[in-house]
Order: sequence, then C-alpha cells, then structure tokens
Amino acid sequence: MKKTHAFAGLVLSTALLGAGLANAFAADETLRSLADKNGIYIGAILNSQWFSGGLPGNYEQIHKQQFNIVVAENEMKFDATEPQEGRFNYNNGDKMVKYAKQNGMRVRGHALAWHSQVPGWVNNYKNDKKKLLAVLKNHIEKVVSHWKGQVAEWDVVNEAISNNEPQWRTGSVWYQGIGPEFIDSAFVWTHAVDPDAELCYNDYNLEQGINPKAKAGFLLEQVKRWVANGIPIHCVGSQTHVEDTTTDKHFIGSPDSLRSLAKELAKLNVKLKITELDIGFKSGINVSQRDLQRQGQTFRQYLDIILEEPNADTYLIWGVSDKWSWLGGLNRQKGLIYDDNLKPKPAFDSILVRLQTYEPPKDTAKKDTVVQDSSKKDSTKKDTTDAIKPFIAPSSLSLHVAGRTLFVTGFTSKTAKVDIFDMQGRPVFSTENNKGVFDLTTIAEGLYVVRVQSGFSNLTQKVSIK
Ligand code: 9MR
Repeated sequence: MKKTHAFAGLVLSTALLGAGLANAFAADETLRSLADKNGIYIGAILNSQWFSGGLPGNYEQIHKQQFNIVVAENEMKFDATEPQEGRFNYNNGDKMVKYAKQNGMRVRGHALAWHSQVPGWVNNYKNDKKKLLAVLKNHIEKVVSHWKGQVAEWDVVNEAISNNEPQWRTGSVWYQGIGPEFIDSAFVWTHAVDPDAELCYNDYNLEQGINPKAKAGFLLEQVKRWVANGIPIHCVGSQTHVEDTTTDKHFIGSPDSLRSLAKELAKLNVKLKITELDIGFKSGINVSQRDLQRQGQTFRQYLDIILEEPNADTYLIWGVSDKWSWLGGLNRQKGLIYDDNLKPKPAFDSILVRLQTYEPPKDTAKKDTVVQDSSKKDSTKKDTTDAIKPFIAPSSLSLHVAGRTLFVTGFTSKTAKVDIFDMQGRPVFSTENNKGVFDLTTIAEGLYVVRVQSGFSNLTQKVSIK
C-alpha cells in the first residue's frame, strides 16, 4: 500500500472558486478508501452475532464498505478453535477469512496464548509443565498452519501482564504451569509455522504511561529483552479500551502516553497497533451531543498516532454499533462510532474528516515502509476500490459558499443535513433543512470541511469562510 497525499483526486471547480470554495473531496470517500490513501489499516471486529447470521444486512454492508482489516470477536480464540483436546473447529474462522478475501480485507488473528477463554480440559494439565508446553505448541502449530498465508498478523500472546503492580499475570494457567517462558516459546513456535505473519504482544491499559510503574513501562523492558534475544516479535497491540475522560476522575490514560509508547517501540523496530479501541461513557449517565462530540475528538487523537507515527499502521475498533458491544459488562456504554441504529456518530465524522484532511509532513516517507512491508505479506489484499464499488451511491449534490451563506442543490430526499468541521475534524456546525440555504454567520473565518447528506447521497468539500 503506497502512502499518497490525502487530497489526491480532488476536483477543483473554477466556477465556484469565486464563491470561496477551495477543494472538493470525492463524494464516495469512506473510512476505508481514505485509510487506503493514507497507507493505514482501519477496521472493526466482526461481532460474534455475525457468525450465526444474527445481524441485519446493513451491518455487513457498512463493515465491508468502511473497513480494510477485520478480526473475529471470539471465533479464533482457544476455546473456539480447540474446544476438546486435539479436536479443532475452524468453521467460523474460515467463514471470516472467506469474507475478508471476497472483500479484499486484511485478517488479524486473535489470540493464541491467553489466560481467558481457555477450555476446561487445558486446566487438567496445570501441574504438568511438559504436557502443558505440548498442548500450547500443538494448538499454535495447528491453528497457525491452518490459516497460514491468510491471517496476516497474530496476537500471539494476549494480556500476560497483571493490572496492578506491573508484573506477570500469575493467575494464568500458562504462567502457572509453564512460567513466563511460555511467551518466548509461543512467539518462536508461531514464527516457525508462518514466518511471514506479523506477530504481536497485545494488552490493555498501555495508554497509561511508560514509566516503570505502568504496565507499558514493564512491557517495554520485556520487548527490549525479547528483541535482544532474537524472539520474533514485530508489534505491540494496544487494546485501548478507554473511558471518556470527563466522566471518570480516575482516568489516567491518554493518547499522548500511547504516542510515547509508539516512539519507544520505534527505537526497537517494533510496531504499535491500536487493536480494540472503544471510548465508553459510564453506564447510566445521560450522554449529550456535546459528550459525543468530545468522544469524537478522543477517537481522532488516537487516530493521529496511527497517521503520524511511522511505526504505527493499524486502527481497529472493538465493534461497529453501540447495540452490539461488550462494554455493558464493563459498566460502560456508547463507546463505538455507530449508534444503536447503525447511524454514524460524531466520532465517525471526526475520523472521516481527519482522514480527509491529514497531510503527511513533506520530509517523511511515513507509511511507505511500514505498510508496504505488511501488504507484501498480505495475500488477501487486492483492489479494495473494486470490492466496495457496489455500495457506493452516486451523488447529485453540490454546494457552494457565497459570503456567509451556504447553498446546497441536488437533494435526493426532502431535506439536506449539513455538518461543518474544522481542519482538526472538530464539529463546529450542524443543521438540517429543506431549503438548501444555510446561514454561516456564527462560524469564525477560516478553512473548514463541509459535509452534506441527503437521502443516500453525501458530499464532502473543503471550503474557505471569509
Ligand atoms: O468482546 C469479547 C466478548 O464477546 C467476550 O465475552 C469476552 C470474553 O473474554 O471477550 C471480549 O473480547 C475481549 C478480547 O478478546 C480481549 N481484550 C478484551 C476484549 C473485551 O473484553
């Protein structure tokens, strides 16, 4: 995947220049087409309900239209793939891999060695180190070879560090039965089976600082050791399940902290990926439109790490719609980018606009190196534009600004909704009417992105307001 300028393909209409119009974005841009342009992966899990056909059709349409990477919520975990000793079940995983292939998406595998979702029979061997090593080795060899060349990256080890005093998670069956060396072994076995796959250590709370008392600080020391010892680790996955800052006084994580981790990992030639992002509010509170806009800003700040740090290439969200999200179990709500009715939230807009407006610094080759490497390994990657073509509605909308008035024509339904964002993707204006004339006197002078939606059509353009 070649990183190109986000504004590539812009249409300049000379007729409208006098009216203050600067640039137009292609009407059919999606998160996915913009992620491709920016040389990054953007994705969401396929929720477990999808595997049993329990989700509405537009869920899947949105999923393949908007994302270029996919991971299974539960279906590639140990209990799903080897529910009984030596009896493997790949059906659901195969279903996802087929879906990804048909739609030109990259596949993430999650997860090989994890203390949770381990079937009961494994615990029978918790006091038998030799047997437990054989169990883990056999599991990894079978699962990784089954999807060799189809799963581009694996979470080889998930959540092996404890939450409190940073140390290993001692309650894990793998830690208890084998010791921390189960981690080194898991990486080596996985690499031996699929030397082309990218191999990650994945964990949560990694956005809470890199000092030695924080989880990411402890992890960094381990990554240094693994790299020095030649353990094949290529990436750290930051799950990034965070809570909206203003509703939790104890919140200590931040995009800046995660960026520091990315920078430290770069020194070790290891990538950072955001693998399970959600930004929830406490359950039970009323979430206002303003709260949702602030949430959008946080989504955008995490995206900036992926756009700006040369060793960061993946932005994966742990769900599509708030309606199907694990967050209730954590006493959180509304942490995703589509609402209960699969309508895009301000967070979606914020991400979209950021991807549209991002301009890479002129002096860096940025993702050329990072993403080219991974796409070489990604046999499922093909022309994504072809894959999403059937879902793109042609737009008849047009807009122009004259003085402080915005004119919209070509409605495909009774009304048009206008959203205006600043160049950081912050929403500054939102209204809907049936006249096509919008008063912009409340907006300060500057460069903005205007998005118009009417029926199934939408149009996004960059405008200068004077
Ligand atoms: O979203 C998953 C949920 O359906 C399962 O019940 C849960 C069981 O452990 O796992 C959830 O996914 C987790 C992921 O595999 C690892 N990081 C935390 C995720 C949210 O709990």
